[in-house]
Amino acid sequence: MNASLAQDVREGLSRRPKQLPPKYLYDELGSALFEAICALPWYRVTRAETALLSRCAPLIARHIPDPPFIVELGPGSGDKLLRLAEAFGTGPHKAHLHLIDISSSALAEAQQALARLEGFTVTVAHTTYDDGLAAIGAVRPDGAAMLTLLLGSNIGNFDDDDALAFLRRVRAAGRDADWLLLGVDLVKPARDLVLAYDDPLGVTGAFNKNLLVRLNRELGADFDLAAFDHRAVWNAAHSRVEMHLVSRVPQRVLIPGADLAVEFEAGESIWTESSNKYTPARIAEFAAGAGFSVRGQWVDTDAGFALSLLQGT
Ligand code: AVI
Repeated sequence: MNASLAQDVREGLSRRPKQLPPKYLYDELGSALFEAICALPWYRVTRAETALLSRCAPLIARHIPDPPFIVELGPGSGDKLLRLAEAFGTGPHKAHLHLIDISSSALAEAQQALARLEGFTVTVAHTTYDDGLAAIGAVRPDGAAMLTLLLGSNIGNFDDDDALAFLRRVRAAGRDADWLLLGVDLVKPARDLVLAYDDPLGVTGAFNKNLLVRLNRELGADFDLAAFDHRAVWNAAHSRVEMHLVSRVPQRVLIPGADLAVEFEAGESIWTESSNKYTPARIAEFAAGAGFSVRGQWVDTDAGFALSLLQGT
């Protein structure tokens, strides 16, 4: 039995509104569904970021002394890091690439993709971002500039206070004048945002509902999937897309593994994820609040996505 899942479920479903932490969306099936989301025509984050990175990698490399120590938080398939690392590969000494992820399968996949690079050192830390950053001193080569990558708009899944606190921890893990490359999704028309999180193929709905499948499997819960709807709403006041699972009927759900019975009214929801959306100016504000300055910013105005190169000040 997963004790922290049980504890978080007990805590989250006792709140008003009911909530569950988004990290539990990523079991094996959830991670596969998220990869499928990244290929959907309506969810442009991954494609826009990969194209921007390919185009801007040489510009980014021009700012940072070669060979750098590049740390990626959540490398996914390793594809984006591969494109960036190639831009640093021109000198005699190659970059040291360090991958931090709690998913061992993601680390294995990224390592395999990066094996194509000749002469680069690749190390991995199978742990949380915070623990990986806290241990960075033991891995960092002497004298190399550190460039941390936080891509995929992952920062958007933190609320504002947590995002700022996390950026401060990234800043504290490095030295003055170290670098952070931040990829974030921008505010865009509500219709496009809702389509990206409530796609006509129902993949995002399956990704969201899989959380209930997980609770049924891991905590012996009796959620009836047909009695919940996936809903994505644009909350303009807070500049975020929210995902919810909405109960169609009044019902009582038993979750023995969390020692819990939960009552739902018809229309009551479980809030499962927030995806904050930014403006370029807001990114600069966040950066300043965490002790960084913006040294470069590249924007895909069509997809509404920005890559920002920040330096510790
Ligand atoms: C991982 N994260 C940045 C994605 C997002 O856009 O918030 C997760 C996601 N949820 C639904 N679609 C994608």
